[in-house]
Amino acid sequence: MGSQTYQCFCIICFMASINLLYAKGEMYTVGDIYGWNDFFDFNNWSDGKEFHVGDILVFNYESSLHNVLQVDYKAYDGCITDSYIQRFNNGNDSVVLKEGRAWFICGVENHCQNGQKLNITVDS
Ligand SMILES: *[C@@H]1O[C@H](CO)[C@@H](O)[C@H](O)[C@H]1NC(C)=O
Ligand SMILES: *[C@@H]1O[C@H](CO)[C@@H](O)[C@H](O)[C@H]1NC(C)=O
Ligand SMILES: *[C@@H]1O[C@H](CO)[C@@H](O)[C@H](O)[C@H]1NC(C)=O
Ligand SMILES: [Cu+2]
Repeated sequence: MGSQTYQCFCIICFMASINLLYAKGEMYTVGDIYGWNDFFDFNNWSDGKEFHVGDILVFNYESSLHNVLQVDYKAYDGCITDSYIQRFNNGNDSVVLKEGRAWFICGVENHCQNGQKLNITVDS
């Protein structure tokens, strides 16, 4: 390796480690290309993914057809749509994850019963 190349390599390594130190959260698009829709298996989508504090969930959907309610376990389990922690309806909503459990459902019609619900565990 020429000293020029070596120097360049060192700078890249240095910058990569700085990047790791100050890494911003990962961004996850819920449902990937399918987005936040009913009749999709979000348990399968989240299965095997590891979420950490500061990661961002992006909910993409047609805002006239769906919304996003962050709810507690009881509302998640029973698809109860009239009590929620946060409500989003822009169609491109970002949620920064906090440590612990998080539950999301769609509050429109019976979408939640049709599988439009997501539960995740966020590690520190
Ligand atoms: C589950 O997700 C994987 C990709 O993570 C996909 O290949 C598979 O088809 C999905 N299965 C179901 C039942 O949705
Ligand atoms: C929560 O999501 C996991 C997959 O990430 C799934 O296996 C589990 O059944 C879900 N729990 C409930 C109560 O829906
Ligand atoms: C959705 O929001 C994300 C994050 O705020 C942004 O990067 C992206 O450009 C937005 N997409 C659209 C289609 O508005
Ligand atoms: Cu919906």
